This record gives sequence, C-alpha cells and structure tokens, in this order.
Amino acid sequence: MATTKAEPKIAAAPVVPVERYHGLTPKHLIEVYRLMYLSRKIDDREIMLKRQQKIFFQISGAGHEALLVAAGLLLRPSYDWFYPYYRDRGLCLALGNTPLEMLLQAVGAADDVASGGRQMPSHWSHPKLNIVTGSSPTGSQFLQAVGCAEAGRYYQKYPGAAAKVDGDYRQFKDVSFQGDEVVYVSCGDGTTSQGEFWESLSTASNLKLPMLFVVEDNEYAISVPVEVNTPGGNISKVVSGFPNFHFAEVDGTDFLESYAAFQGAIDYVRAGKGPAFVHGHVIRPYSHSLSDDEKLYRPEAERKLEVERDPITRLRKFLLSEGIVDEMALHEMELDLTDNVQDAADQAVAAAFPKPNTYLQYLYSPNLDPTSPAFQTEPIRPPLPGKPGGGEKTMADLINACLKDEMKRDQRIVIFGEDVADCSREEYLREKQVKGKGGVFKLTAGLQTAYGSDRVFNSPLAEANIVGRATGMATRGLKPVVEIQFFDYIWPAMHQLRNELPTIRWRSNNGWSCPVVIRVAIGGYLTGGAIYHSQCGESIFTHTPGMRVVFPSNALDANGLLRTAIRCDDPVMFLEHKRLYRETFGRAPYPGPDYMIPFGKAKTVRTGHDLTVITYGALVPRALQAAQRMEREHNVSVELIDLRTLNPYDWEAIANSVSKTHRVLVAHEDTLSWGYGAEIAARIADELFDDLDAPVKRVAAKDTFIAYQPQVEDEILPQANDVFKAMVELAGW
Ligand SMILES: Cc1ncc(C[n+]2csc(CCOP(=O)(O)OP(=O)(O)O)c2C)c(N)n1
Ligand SMILES: [Mg+2]
Repeated sequence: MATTKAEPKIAAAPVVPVERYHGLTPKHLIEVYRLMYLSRKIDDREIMLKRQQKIFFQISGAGHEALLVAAGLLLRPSYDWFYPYYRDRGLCLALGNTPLEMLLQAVGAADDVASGGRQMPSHWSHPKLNIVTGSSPTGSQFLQAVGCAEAGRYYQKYPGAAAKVDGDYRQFKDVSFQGDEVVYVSCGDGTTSQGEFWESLSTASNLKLPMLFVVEDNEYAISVPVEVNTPGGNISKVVSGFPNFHFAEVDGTDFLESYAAFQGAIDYVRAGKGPAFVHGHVIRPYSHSLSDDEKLYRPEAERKLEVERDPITRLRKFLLSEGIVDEMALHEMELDLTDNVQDAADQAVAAAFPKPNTYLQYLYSPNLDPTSPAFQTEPIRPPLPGKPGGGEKTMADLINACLKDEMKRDQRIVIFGEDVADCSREEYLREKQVKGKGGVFKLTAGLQTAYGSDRVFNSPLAEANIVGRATGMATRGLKPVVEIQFFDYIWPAMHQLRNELPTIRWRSNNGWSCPVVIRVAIGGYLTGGAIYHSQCGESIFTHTPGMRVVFPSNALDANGLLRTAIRCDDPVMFLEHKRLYRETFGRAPYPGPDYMIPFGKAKTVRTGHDLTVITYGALVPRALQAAQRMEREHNVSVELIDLRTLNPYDWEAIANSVSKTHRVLVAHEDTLSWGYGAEIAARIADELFDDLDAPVKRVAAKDTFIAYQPQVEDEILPQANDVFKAMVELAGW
C-alpha cells in the first residue's frame, strides 16, 4: 500500500481481534479510508475543473469506492492483469495509479500515461501496472480479458514462447506471466446486457480461466433502471447456472463485506479452480456523468435512500465507532488529501499538451515497418516437379504451407476460429478414427495434428469471441492467426474490429499493441454462393485507421504476404478470395519458409503504354483476360497493376503508370459506390490531373447484393467483358 503524506494518528490502540476485520489491521483500515476518500476527492476536483472548462469530460467513481478499493488491495499490480471500466478509480488508485496521472488524463496532457491526451478521463491504462487500455464502448473489454487469461495459461505451459527473438515482432514485446495470476474485468449492471459479456462468461466457464468478473450494480445504466436490462433485476440469479464459477453477491458499499467476498473469490481463482463472479450492489450519487441530471428520471426519495448508503460515510462512521481513529485525525487526513489533490490538479493544469501534429503517431508500430526492404526476400529455387515440395501449388496449398512453416518457427502463434481444428475430440485423431477437417476450405488442415490442440483449436460459433480473444492474447505478446469463416459473417465482430483491435496502440499512445492476423475467406464468382457466401466489403476496413488490409490474387503473393502479416507488429486483415483458392491461375511452386513480400508494393502483372488498370483480388485474372483481348483486337497495350495490399497501397506504382499511359481504369469486385476504387479514382483526379487524357473510369459490382441464380450473379459481378468494354471506351477518348 502507498503511504499517506501525513500519517493519521491511530486512536488509543483498539483491542480488536484481527479476524473481525478479515485480517486487516486498524492501520490498514485507515489506509482504505484514505484511498476511498482520495478517489472521491479526485472526482470532486475534476467536476470543479470541468465547470471551469479546464477539462472537457467527467465521469465519476463515486459510490463504487468501497468495492473497488477492496478488490485493488487484494489484487497485485504488475502481476495480475486488469480490464477495468470507467468507474474503477478506486481500484486504479489502490493499484498505484497516482492522482496526478489521473488528472493529466483529464486535461489531455502529453504526459498522460494512459493515452497521451487521446482518451477521455477515467479510461484507465497503465502498462507498468498491467492495467490494459480501455475504450468507451460498454462491454468490449470482456473477450479481451478472456484472451489475456488464456495467454497467461499458454505461457505457463510453453515458457519458451515468452523468449525475445530478433527479426520479427517478438523483439519488441516483453512478456511476463505468473503461475497464479488473476485477470480482473468489470462493468456496470447495464453492460451485462451486451452479448460479449455472455460470450466471455461462456468461454471463461468452459476453459476454467483464472478470471475475476466484477459487476458494479448501481441499478442504473444512465437513465435505464436495472430491471429493464436484467431479467428479474438481479444478475447474480441469472448467471448462477454457469459451471465452474465461484459466485458472491455483496453490499458493495460495505468495505469489509466486499473485502471478504473478494478474498474468497481471489483465493478460488488463484488456486486454479476456475473463474469467480462478484456482484456488488453500489450507489451512483453523482448522476451518470456530468452531462446527465438524474433528477429527470429518479425521484428525490430514491436519491435520499442512496445517500444513507454512501460507502465513504459508512466507513468513516465505522472507523470512529470502532475507536480506530478519532474525528480530529480523520479531519486532518481529509484536509491533507484535499490539498494533495489540489496540488496535483494545479500541476496537471499547467502540463504541456500533445503537439497537434502528432496525431498519426502510433497508428502502426513505430519499430517495425512492414513496407520496408527487411520484408523483401526471394523465393528459394523451386524443387523440380515430382520431387517433394515440387510442382505448382494452389493458393490454398501455399497459405497452408506458410501457416505450417511459421508455427514451426514461432511458438507464439496460435490458430483458432470456427472449424479450423482437425478435430476437437482429440482422441478420434489419436486413435486414427478420423482424418480431420482443418477448416471449411481446408486451409488449416493438418495444423492441429502437427502442433497440438493448445495451438490450433476450434472457437465457439461467435465471431466477436474470435477477434476479442485474439486481441487480448496479442496484447500479451502472443501472435494469434485467427480465421473468420466467411467475410459475410464478420459483422458480429465489428465492435472489436472497428473500436478495439485497430485502436489499441493509438489510444494508449503506444502503451499497448495487439498484432493479430485475421484471415478471412471473401468474395463471389462461386456459382450459387448467393448473398451470404459471396460478399466483399474491404473498403469498410481500409476506412479504419490502424488496420492493415491485404488482398492477394495468386498463390505466391498469398504465401509471401501472409508471412509478412505474421512477422509484422500491426493488426492485419488478410482477405483470401475463395474462388482463387484452387484456381489454375496464379499457381506457384513452394517458395520456402522465409519468403516475404513487403506491404504497399504493387505488382505489375503486365506492362503496357496505352492504358492502366488498377485492380486486386479476383479481378486480376479477369482484367488480364480483358487486357490480352485489347491487345489482340484493338492493338491497345494495357498495363495491369495488382495492388496486393489495400492499406497501405502503392501510390508510387499508380502514379508512375498513369504518368506513362495517361488513361486509367480502377476495377474491383466489391460494389461500385463508396467502394475502394472511389478513393483511388479521387486521388488520381486530385493529384495526377495533369497526366490524364481521359476521365478516370471504374468497373465494379452493381450496387446490390449477390443473387443465388448464376445468371443473375454474373450480371451483378464485374466480368472480364465488362472490364474489356470499359477499356475500349477509355482507349477511345
Ligand atoms: C456499446 C455502447 N453503447 C452505449 C454507450 C453509451 N453509454 C455509456 S455508459 C452507458 C450506461 C452504462 O451503464 P452501466 O453498465 O450500468 O454502468 P454505470 O455507468 O451505471 O456504472 C451507456 C449507455 C456506450 N458507451 N457503449
Ligand atoms: Mg449501472
């Protein structure tokens, strides 16, 4: 515990059996009061600063202090792991976050340890203390906490995976783990309605993870009362059927009751028996936030009842009635704390702000640049056909080969997703009763058999579960390479994909990072794939800063780019076109275990001087066909550029080609309007206007969904003939 500036006097040594205070001494209890009071005073000071317009937002931990200080004193900073939410000021103070650190975040200072002025106050993050950066969406922390707990368990089993290794993302990750660590994660009563909360309970229960779930029930979610969110109004009753859990429901305004509940819960978790769930009934005396006035929806009588349960008043009375401290000493301590907070606030208000032009910093790794020549290697000389490893391989073969090679090289890689394992019931494999599945497209076939079920396993049928857990694992240094079975089903993971994974490094000012690779089967031309097995939609992710997006068109590129994705230190969405998995187009010999292609380097598939086509994915073979026909039938020479990676993309290659041909067509499979091509076309029009002899043209899918009937599908998706027609038009300008 931290010490107070002035030690309060302990009144005439009380003769109390220590058990009465659950092992705490009177001195400890005074320290508890100090932390709780400090927490409230920081809230009060922030409220004042907000009124003075020196800070821009305030949300308090008022009424939750007893529960949180109890948890904070029993858990271990820099040892256990923490995914707190915005009310957890008391927890963070008890773990060692200082009032100055908190107030620096409130003013948005450059030296704010949590975010460097990027996140609102009370969005805790403290890498040294293992407090992991939190966001504003309610509930998105839960699945990451699951992944964090899984990572701790993985390192215990495979300590070698924690080793630092030069030459890839691992050299930038210090990995620590403890045998009996606990992962704390909390939320309010309203947030228990989020699906990800339930997904996390399911996985924690199933895997008996060392997690401590805390629900801080102040009976309101802004203005919505608990019975609207929770069936029957009591979350403890609703969750009670989850196997393997230790449950406790407490009056969270009573410090000693909360402390005892956490003792039991944490002992259970540290002993490896499974997760624990503590439900604390607390109060919310300061409305939801400074932007809310609870008088609009709570009558005075109800609010008055809350005042009587104020945890700080309660502990104060208790300390006095037990004779642990006298009024005078308490008063002195309170004045002292108020002064301390005032000093910290003065310091924070005078602190320097971040430089406005630093906004791009830490979107991506500052240490490892996947566009650099370090990621450029040559394929090994292909073995002769007929020899092992020889012959032309499909994209599916070479993706599988890359995963196999990388798993061998890097013990931090784990692979999971729906159906990716060979067989979840391992004994069937062991006894050779079955051959194993390894993915609906068989891209992960044989990996579980080769590397074991700790490293390759099936997830539940829940996409947020896949991405959220992967994010938590990667935050702790693992390298999850997960699979989303069909792009059409990526949307349940959207919160994680938009608000979490790509934001973590930026929002924590490089305090945390989570370089996950997400392989996604994408695209149409399947003949019967219909609306829910054919979608594209890559522009939604290229529109998300912090996310690398890769879309290879052939086997060799898929192999080299996937390896770069795995060895780099950024989140990567790796889009694999289903139609290209086993096409004859773009097959290649196995390029060896170290073949890499840097991101942001387009490939000129065909050189030409009359017209440029910029494309990627399944449009590459279609545009190639059209280009060959243009040459044959119109004597027009077409330059064909395969972008290969969509974020970053190779602007230089585009500009060089357009300055040579003066005519440009952007072609892609996704729908036309607001599509990826719109950005490329707009930038060409803006920056290369002087080079153009014709308007920038686009070819893409019609602005609709994809129909099941093949003739209708053909009409909707861009065909080689559509590309050809656009080329003719463009060449005629
Ligand atoms: C996904 C999401 N939806 C809505 C919001 C806006 N919002 C912020 S806090 C909150 C209420 C949360 O209530 P509860 O979980 O009970 O926590 P409390 O604030 O009461 O401690 C809402 C609706 C949000 N931050 N995230
Ligand atoms: Mg609430």
